Parts: sequence; structure tokens; C-alpha cells
Amino acid sequence: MTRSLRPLLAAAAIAIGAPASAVTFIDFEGVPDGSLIGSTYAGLSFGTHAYVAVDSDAPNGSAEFANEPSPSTVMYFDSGSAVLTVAAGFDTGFSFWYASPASPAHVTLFDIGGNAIGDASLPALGSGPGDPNGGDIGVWASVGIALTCTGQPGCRAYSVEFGGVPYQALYDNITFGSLTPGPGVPAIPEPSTWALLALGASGLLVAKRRRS
Ligand SMILES: [Ca+2]
Ligand SMILES: [Ca+2]
Repeated sequence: MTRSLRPLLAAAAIAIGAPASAVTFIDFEGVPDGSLIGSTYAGLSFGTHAYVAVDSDAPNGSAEFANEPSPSTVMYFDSGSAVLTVAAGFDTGFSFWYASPASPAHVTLFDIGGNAIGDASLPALGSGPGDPNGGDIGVWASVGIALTCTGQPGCRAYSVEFGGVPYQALYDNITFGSLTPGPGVPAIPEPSTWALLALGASGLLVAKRRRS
């Protein structure tokens, strides 16, 4: 993670209000660089522990990354086990794009009783350039996590845990209720180490990658 992100500290617990069954897509655009998302964005409440970073190639941005799926703002966590609570829950699945050059991460979905009902291991993606300043964070992958209870009565997820090393992964186009992250497909460098990546858990769909 870039140095500019390191000073931001906090724990984890994020609340998001989402429509019951509709797909909700969040791109973080318009949130000022370095700010706690809190309840200031899109009428949603993210609690007190998720932040946004704006690309230094964009006006008012200071973070070094590239090829984000919806320029120029992304989300990151200051905790290795940040939990988003989705008050209304969602069905079908959860999807997003992420960039993490060197550290693996994982995302787990939970039902109302705290049972895991979907997870994905996110391999480190390696580094890549772009637009034109990206530090080493320029390779993105999309992930869709299906609810393992799909088809069963009352199958809904109410929280999402983002695990991994704090500050090491960026997320964008967070999408509730779909296996495909919301509109906006980034142009990204071909991950040179793609074939070597270990895709760990059920439900991980590395769906799209493009060359810039
Ligand atoms: Ca950039
Ligand atoms: Ca974005």
C-alpha cells in the first residue's frame, strides 16, 4: 500500500443499508481522498472503519494506484478483519474488483446467524503500471462469491468480512446481490503470474481481465 494511506487507522465494523433483493453497486466516486466513508456516501452507512483513496492522477488525489475499475476512487481497510454489516441483507452473491500486489486476502459472507455462506481466497495479483502513476498497484481482478445456501428458504447474507493484511488491498465496484460486479470494467495489465495463482476457496470467480 502506498505510504499516503498508512497514517489512517481504525478497526472494523461497517454498516451498509442495501435493498432487499436488488443489486446495489458502489463505486465510491465523489468521496474525498483519504476520508472515512462513514455515512457520508450514497446515503449508506459504512460505520467508522472503511476509507477511500483517490488516484494521484486525478484532481485532488494523492494515492498511487492504477487501472481502477471506476476511476478514480477506491476503498481500503485499516483492519485485517473488517466486517461490513448489510442491514437488509442480500441474496444471490457478492462481487467486487480488488488489487493487492503482494498480500493474499479473503472475503467471507455470513448469514443472520453468523454462519459462513460463501467465501473466496484472493491471491496476491502482482504489480503493474498504469495511468501513468500507479506505484505497484495496477493489476485488478474481479471476484464473484455465490451464496452457498442459494435455493434454500431465507438464504441471505447480512455481513461481509474482508480479511487480510491492512492497507494491502484496494476494492472497487462493490456489488451486493450479483456475481458480477457493477458497471465499469477496467483496462488492466495482463497478470504475468496469473497461471501461478492459487485460487483457494469455493465461489471464487476471477472473471475478467484486460490489457490496458
Ligand atoms: Ca494512477
Ligand atoms: Ca471507483
